[in-house]
Amino acid sequence: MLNQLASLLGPAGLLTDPVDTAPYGEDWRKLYRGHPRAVLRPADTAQLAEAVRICAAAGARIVPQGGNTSMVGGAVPDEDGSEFVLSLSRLNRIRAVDAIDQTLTVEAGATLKAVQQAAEAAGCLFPLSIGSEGTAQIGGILSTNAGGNNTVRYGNARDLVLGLEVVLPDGEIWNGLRRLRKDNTGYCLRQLFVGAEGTLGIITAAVLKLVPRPTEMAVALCAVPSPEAALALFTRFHRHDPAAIQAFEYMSGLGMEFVLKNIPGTVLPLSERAPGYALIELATPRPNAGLRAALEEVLEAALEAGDVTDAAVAESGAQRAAIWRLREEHTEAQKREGASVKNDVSVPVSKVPAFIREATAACEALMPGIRVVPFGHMGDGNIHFNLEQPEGMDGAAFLARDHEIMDTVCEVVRKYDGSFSAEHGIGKLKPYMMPDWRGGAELDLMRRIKAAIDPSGMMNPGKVLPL
Ligand code: 2HG
Ligand code: ZN
Repeated sequence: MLNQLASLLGPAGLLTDPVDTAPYGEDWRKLYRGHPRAVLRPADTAQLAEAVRICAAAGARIVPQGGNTSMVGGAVPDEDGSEFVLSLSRLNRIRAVDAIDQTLTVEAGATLKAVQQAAEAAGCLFPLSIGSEGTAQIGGILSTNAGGNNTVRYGNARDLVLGLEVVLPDGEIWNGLRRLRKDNTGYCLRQLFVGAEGTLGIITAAVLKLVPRPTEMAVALCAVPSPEAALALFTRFHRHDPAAIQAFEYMSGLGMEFVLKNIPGTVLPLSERAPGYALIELATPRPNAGLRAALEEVLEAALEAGDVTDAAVAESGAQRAAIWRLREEHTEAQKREGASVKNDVSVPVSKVPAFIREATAACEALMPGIRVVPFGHMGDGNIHFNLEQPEGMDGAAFLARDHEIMDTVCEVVRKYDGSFSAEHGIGKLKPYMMPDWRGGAELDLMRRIKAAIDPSGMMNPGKVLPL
């Protein structure tokens, strides 16, 4: 089988030396260390399909991998050294951009940044934006239905895809690269593969939706006295003009402390530290829309009402980038602070403040000294309710209690009819939660879909569905 793969893929397309394969075995968070049997790096869809056919015939299991930035171990192989990692990195061509149709056709291994740049070169915007966009690849972004900072305005990855090309577990290629805005022709198959985390097949290319590029933007960082005040601020902007809001992010005071302490070169552009912060970005393709005046008008009213205690409005592109950096470095700053347990959860937007308060109290009761760092996409109800180890505690001892901590947070999520995974997916970290949260008819239906499309269970085993 390895000989067949070697002659199909050539030396650049097959890695078997453990020194070369090791980086593909470990996830970004270093939660898992698997051992790839080999890494397959096909150069195009036809080669990829043939490699899958060879694996299927030999009964081999495949773990598709894009930029390997999963937060939930969605792209790591097992520890027993029997699974093949299939890297999409060499399928990275932009196949077409159409500024009239506002579509972009791209292969799965292109980074999100490359897609954003190709859209920009055509005078358009691909509006999905996440911290790892320089590394994360489109195939992984679609396979996990990534959300990010602009979901409040443009939706998730799911809302931004018109067509897909997929290699199925038997090696057949489904070419569904249609770029139609209307196409009611039976089951919507592409949406089955979006969010499936590679358990049903491998996304090899996609047609993405573009939008007109904003010509005017206004960005502010605000100090807020509480999560309730942040929500009141969001509501003000929403009432004023929901169409102008491109992002509305919340950050806790402690999360910002970690950034300022652990990330060199970061500066808070406000007169003093606050219990919390809100980042608002307004954007429009309409020239001379007066966004800056609108931003200031809403902020003035919020300042008067006490929902905001201080605000910095970006005067330049550099200042806008500096404000966003304070938000985007949250993940790295927390990593440098020690071990952390992540809870990527969502609740109805109106319940975000109550959720934050109650989950904070529950975690502090569970483990005195635990450091609560909620932040994220308040405008769409997705909070990263992350917990940092108590100072001085052993990191491994803290992580050993991860299920206990996650379950404590999720009890509050359940109270508010939320979800235990908002945008990071299930991966290897959360399948154990599926029976409890999606049990009965829903999980049964998922298992039947899996069995119908991947009867031998060769695609990304152990991810999403509990074994
Ligand atoms: C973000 O919003 C990412 O920055 C990562 O989803 C969140 O580090 C995290 O938990
Ligand atoms: Zn996020």
